[in-house]
Amino acid sequence: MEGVLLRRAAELLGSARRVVVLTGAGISAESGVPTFRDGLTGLWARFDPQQLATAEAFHADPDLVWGWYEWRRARVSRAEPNPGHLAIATIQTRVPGSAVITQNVDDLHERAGARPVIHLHGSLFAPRCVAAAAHPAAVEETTDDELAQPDEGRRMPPPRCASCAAPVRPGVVWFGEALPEEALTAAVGAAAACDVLLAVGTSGVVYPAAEIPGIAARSGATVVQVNPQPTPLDQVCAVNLRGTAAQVLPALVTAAWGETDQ
Ligand code: BV8
Repeated sequence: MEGVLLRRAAELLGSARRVVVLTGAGISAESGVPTFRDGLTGLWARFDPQQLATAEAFHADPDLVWGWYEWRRARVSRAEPNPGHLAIATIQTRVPGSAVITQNVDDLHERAGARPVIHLHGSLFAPRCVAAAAHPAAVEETTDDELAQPDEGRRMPPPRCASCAAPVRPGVVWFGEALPEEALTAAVGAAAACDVLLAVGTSGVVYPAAEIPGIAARSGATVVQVNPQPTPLDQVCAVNLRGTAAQVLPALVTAAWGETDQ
């Protein structure tokens, strides 16, 4: 990593009044959570995630899709936040009023101490009734049996809603579905009001999330990207830090504020 670029980004971060951190699957890669680029394995290997993450797929084969989300929930429950997640939580304490916006459905930002976290695409830990989101759909604690999912995964019938017996679905935003209005409004507002936006571990191809760095840049903010690979977001970025989140973010925080107990 070029020291010059890291120092430039650190200066920007160190003097920022308002920071937005936008994350994608790359921030959780070093915690062992596969990205969407990694392609699916086991029972789901022959599927494209964008096919499976749809209402159509769930209605066509609920056991396959519910099994996939339970497999991912078990995987995330076994994972730990990495130094990238911890550094983002530190940024939020160092620059009060900063927003963490994630496309991820895992809870690793929260487990790293980040508060609040805006989830644009929902969560693996908020299943709800297919028929009526208002129906309470309790999440049973992840049992050891569930955690012990076979690596290749398995089909699992979705539980039934306690109120109307309709199937329970994962509390995530599927392709073709609208994002939660409150989360999207808060994210767009934070992007338009920040002076530095950090885009971490996202390929910048899924909309409307991929528009957020552009909204920040058009509102006068400086956009810094952390990603080992080039992405379509390179165009709106003033600084591209080509490296992994768990390596670059702690170094960035140290360069901006000196050694911290991250
Ligand atoms: C909607 C939850 C309409 C479920 C997800 C405009 C143009 C084109 C298409 C569209 C458009 N507007 C809408 C669309 C359609 C679609 C879309 O964007 N399609 C794309 C694919 C072309 N969007 C939608 O369908 C959205 N809904 O438009 O509804 C509507 C409106 C009103 C009323 C009714 C309907 C909904 C989109 C949300 C879908 N749900 N997730 C689940 O998780 O199962 S999206 C899901 O995929 C993730 O949440 C994430 O957003 C995306 C994956 O992207 P990334 O997170 O960036 O991850 P990826 O694997 O791609 O890349 C990882 C990156 O990390 C790489 O760059 C890699 O280099 C880097 N990396 C790897 N390791 C590391 C690293 N970086 C740092 N450190 C490392 N160690």
